[in-house]
Amino acid sequence: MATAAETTPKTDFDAIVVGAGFSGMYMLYRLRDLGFSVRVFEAGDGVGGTWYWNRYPGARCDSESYYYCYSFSKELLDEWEWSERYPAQPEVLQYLNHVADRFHLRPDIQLNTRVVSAVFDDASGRWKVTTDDGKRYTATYFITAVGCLSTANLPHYEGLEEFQGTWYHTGQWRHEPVVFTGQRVGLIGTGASGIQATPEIAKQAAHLYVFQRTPNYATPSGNRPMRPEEIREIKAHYDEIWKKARESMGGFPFDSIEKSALEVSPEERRRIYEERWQQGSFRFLNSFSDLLVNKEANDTIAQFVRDKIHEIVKDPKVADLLSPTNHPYGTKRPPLNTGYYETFNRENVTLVDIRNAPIVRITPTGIQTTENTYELDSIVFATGFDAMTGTLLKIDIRGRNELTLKEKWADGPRTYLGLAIHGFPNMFTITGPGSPSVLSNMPVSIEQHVDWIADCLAYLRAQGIARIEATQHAEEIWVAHVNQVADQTLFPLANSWYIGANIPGKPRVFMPYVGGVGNYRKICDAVAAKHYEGFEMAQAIAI
Ligand code: FAD
Ligand code: N01
Repeated sequence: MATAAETTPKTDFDAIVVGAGFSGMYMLYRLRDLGFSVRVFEAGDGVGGTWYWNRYPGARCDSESYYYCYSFSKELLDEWEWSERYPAQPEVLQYLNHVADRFHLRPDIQLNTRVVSAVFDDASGRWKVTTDDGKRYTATYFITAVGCLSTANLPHYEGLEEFQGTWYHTGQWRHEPVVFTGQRVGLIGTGASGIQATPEIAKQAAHLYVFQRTPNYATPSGNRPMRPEEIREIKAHYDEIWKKARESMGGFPFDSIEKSALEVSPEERRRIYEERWQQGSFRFLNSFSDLLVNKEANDTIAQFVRDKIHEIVKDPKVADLLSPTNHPYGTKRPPLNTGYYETFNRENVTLVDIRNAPIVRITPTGIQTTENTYELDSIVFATGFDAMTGTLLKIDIRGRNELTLKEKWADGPRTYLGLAIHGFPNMFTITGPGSPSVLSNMPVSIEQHVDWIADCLAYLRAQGIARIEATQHAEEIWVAHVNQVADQTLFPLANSWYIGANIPGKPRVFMPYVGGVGNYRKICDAVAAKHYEGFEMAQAIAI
């Protein structure tokens, strides 16, 4: 007969991790390897995070496959083969499921379980965590791996509940196949999701109306199948590839460019832009060193993209409308595309300008703007996410003295290194605000954060330290540094989700760290080398 200990499910852990995407799965792998007991809670009924939720037509990564993956296991790198330069969502999800199986992660991941609150108990020095099924757990460490882009932004439109057709959000796509054949479809939003979905939905729909508030700079991905010789070459050079990515500005294994866009002739500049446009990938943004810090330099690449839009799109009025002029290139996350602009040459596609004629309401049969009414069978919201802070703030997180994260971040997020928060002991935020995260090729940033946290926990254990907390002073200095670096760039010139501009009422604070992935890594390593400078630590009390 089973004993009580065997039948009572375990509720107390060294670490509780929230989220089972790239971040949470690697955190589990590292901590378990170090001998910590870990429970991962995941709201979805599968692992994969972003790649579990975003199943809209056209969803694929725009980091190239050979570096949009984990680097921690040589065996995994050797055995996995990507089929395309930018794999589609099902393939990335398949990869993450393979990782879960390959490293036996599933027994410690509890699916279909949303963490609703996490409260630090000062007396015991433990986090008390409650899940949406009412169960309670405790842990010494509370680690969020909730993703920067995991809470869908559904704008409030009067009348949506009366819409008689079907509506979808790209970030919460249905699991059953969605077919738009023969339908009149309205798609709202022209960020990366809308730009990927538009060409695919246009192929199916009787008519597609794209409702655009702000045009975006979409550049070619250059997607194609991976070639066997290229795979061999990449596998033979992985050490160099990862070294380059880790030391780079953006976590991409690209050669660093020292030249200003303004120090070459207009002809040479155009030649370079053209060459990189043809190559595809974010190498286009990497054409010159000063594109994100010098407006005059940026104007040259922005104009190049606008010229390309006019070359591709046949109707000059539509081309004008698709051409961004209100923000510098790259200051909103620049999407890569496959056939986006070409789609507007199709007879079954109409671009609707909702900047000048905004949506007034959703009617039972479509969308009404200040100028027109569009009869629709389906509406697709490609309206993005409450990025970086939205998912964290949905959890009732309380630190010392019942301080809530909501109160702490009422004027915008404040962290030390994007990893820790003053007032919240023994809590770590993977890719939190104040770290490079969304401004980088994320797997590189995720692995760096996870490794730093795992090393920190191993250090604390070895030193008999029970509690670690970022000091207010360190946090203030870091926040000031994050802002100061951002102010030296063109990023603050755009109304982007990087500053929370997409969510009405959200504090306008530039959230990611733009100082570069390589520099940031050095800063984090130096903090650790100086015995976690900027953190206060308390010894465990011997009983
Ligand atoms: P996520 O993958 O978002 O996982 C977080 C998980 O936490 C989710 O599964 C969520 O359900 C769970 N969760 C959240 N709150 C709770 C809670 N309270 N309780 C329980 N579970 C919870 N980045 C790139 O670098 N390159 C790309 O090409 C790229 N392509 C992208 C394409 C799309 C469509 C999107 C939306 C994002 C893309 N990104 C890309 C960013 C992408 O989010 C990251 O690359 C990466 O997948 C993030 O992994 P993560 O584990 O940190 O977060
Ligand atoms: O979201 P977005 P996304 N009324 O916020 C519009 C990653 N990603 O899901 O610009 C009308 O970028 C909004 O208009 P405006 C990537 O990091 C990567 O597309 O605010 N329109 C905008 O056009 C990306 O940056 C891939 O004026 C409204 C759009 O909706 C991030 O996820 C693919 C509106 C939202 O664009 C988010 O991308 C997909 C309103 N009330 C996502 N509210 C890859 O390719 C918003 N909009 C790898």
